[in-house]
Amino acid sequence: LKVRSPPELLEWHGRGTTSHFSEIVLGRCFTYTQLIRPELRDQDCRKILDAFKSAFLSKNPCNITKEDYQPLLKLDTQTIACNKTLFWSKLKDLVHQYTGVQQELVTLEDTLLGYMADRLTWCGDPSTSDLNYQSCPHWRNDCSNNPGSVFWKAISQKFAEAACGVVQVMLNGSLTEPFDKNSVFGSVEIFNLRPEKVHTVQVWVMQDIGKGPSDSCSGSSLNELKLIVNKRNMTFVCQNNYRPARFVQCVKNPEHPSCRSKI
Ligand code: C8R
Repeated sequence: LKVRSPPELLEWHGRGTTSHFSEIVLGRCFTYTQLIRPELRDQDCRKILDAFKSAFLSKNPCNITKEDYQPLLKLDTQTIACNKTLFWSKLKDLVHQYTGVQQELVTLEDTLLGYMADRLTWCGDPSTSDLNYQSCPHWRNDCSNNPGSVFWKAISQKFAEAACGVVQVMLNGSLTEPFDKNSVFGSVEIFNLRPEKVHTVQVWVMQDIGKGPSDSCSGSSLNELKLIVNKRNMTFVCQNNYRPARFVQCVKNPEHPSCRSKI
């Protein structure tokens, strides 16, 4: 009989592996390859799940490397059309509400691996071949080379390397630093765009409805991003409160002045 350990005996400070992790990943893989992108219907979801689990099972969850995920990444052969990639930081809900309507744009969660892993937690333990459902390393309080953080960095890097043409970026203008150089976008994606393929980085800085007028595009945080983009020989374009995404925010706040009049 397995009894949940009392909190003080938990090994790590983060949430444990999501219950039914394997079933969820397998189910999402079938949903994605059979229903969402039927052109991928010949992918072997069991093989993909095995490669996913092999990346971290029976290993120290603080010593995971990008190489551990390479066999999994190799199984994903999906390509994304030029001008369709959408990156984001600190604005996950709005981004996905927006892509729910504007389905041409592709975020990492719209690719097979991002779709399978979204909102899940997972880790193993060197002493067993089981998943650890009790606790997993917290990236700040335990270690950054944990299975989740390394996974997102590895697949984000591949996603950025594959982008071409214009790329779009949605950032959170209600934060003092909409561009966070420690985020996955600011530390991995922006540096893995290929300037020979990507000519323009188009940024949309979205503010919460009701937060007074602001011009994040001319602030120091966005200027830092502009310098990185220009230094890497790409064109930088920035727009505050991009109208199509503003319309999505207005669905929940139709009476707000910024939704009634000039938006
Ligand atoms: N990306 C990164 N992390 C992701 C993710 C994703 O698509 N999807 C999820 N669920 N996560 P944040 P960021 C998880 O600060 O760091 C890609 C990870 O645990 O809000 O700049 C995507 O392509 C991760 O630590 O954003 C996007 O462009 C948090 O959620 C950036 O990277 C996201 O933390 C977003 O990453």
